Amino acid sequence: MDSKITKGISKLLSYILRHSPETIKLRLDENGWADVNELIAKFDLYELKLDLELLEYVVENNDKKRFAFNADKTKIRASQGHSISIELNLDEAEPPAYLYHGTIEKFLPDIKAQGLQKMSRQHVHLSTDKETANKVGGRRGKPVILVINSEAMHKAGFKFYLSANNVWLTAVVPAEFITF
Ligand code: HQG
Repeated sequence: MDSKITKGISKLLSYILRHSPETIKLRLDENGWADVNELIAKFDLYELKLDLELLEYVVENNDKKRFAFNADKTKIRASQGHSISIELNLDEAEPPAYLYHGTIEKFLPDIKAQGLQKMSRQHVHLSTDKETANKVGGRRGKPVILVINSEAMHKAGFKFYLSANNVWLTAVVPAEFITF
């Protein structure tokens, strides 16, 4: 399978399923699920012929497992990263003692003042390991890794959720729980 093609499909899927289903007139339900057949039919718009086999390949081989099917593979959604308002319906989970967030230097003054905010997405995204946080920060420039005292946050009553692809999600990280 040509990795350029599968990467292209993955990028478009991220855009459609997280940010802009209306681009291809796709409907998502309140939990972010799209009908697989409808997605395949409407994906034609990009002149990239998508079929179930190719979609399954992209979902299975995606580097961050960004997408998930429901049990009978009639529906698909992005596992995290949405800017559109949907309810992932994840169960609350107890986070590990520490989590990591990759960002860049120029955001630090605002993060020190306001904590980590979800910005345009539905949650603040946190990683279990520094390597992943390093890559996330590295998308924007020289990465800076923040250490989150997630155990203390959880004890203080903040809620955490673990996405299907192992990204920790929370509403906000106040600066007092961040080691800069
Ligand atoms: C920063 C990717 C100023 C924050 C990744 C980040 C992730 C603040 C940016 C997922 C701030 C938001 C999400 C504040 C936070 N003032 N800046 N108070 N609070 N920021 O893209 O975490 O590859 O929405 O540090 O792997 O970078 O697309 O969040 O730099 O899991 O699957 O504002 O996206 O996944 O940026 O990335 P984003 P993120 P995918």
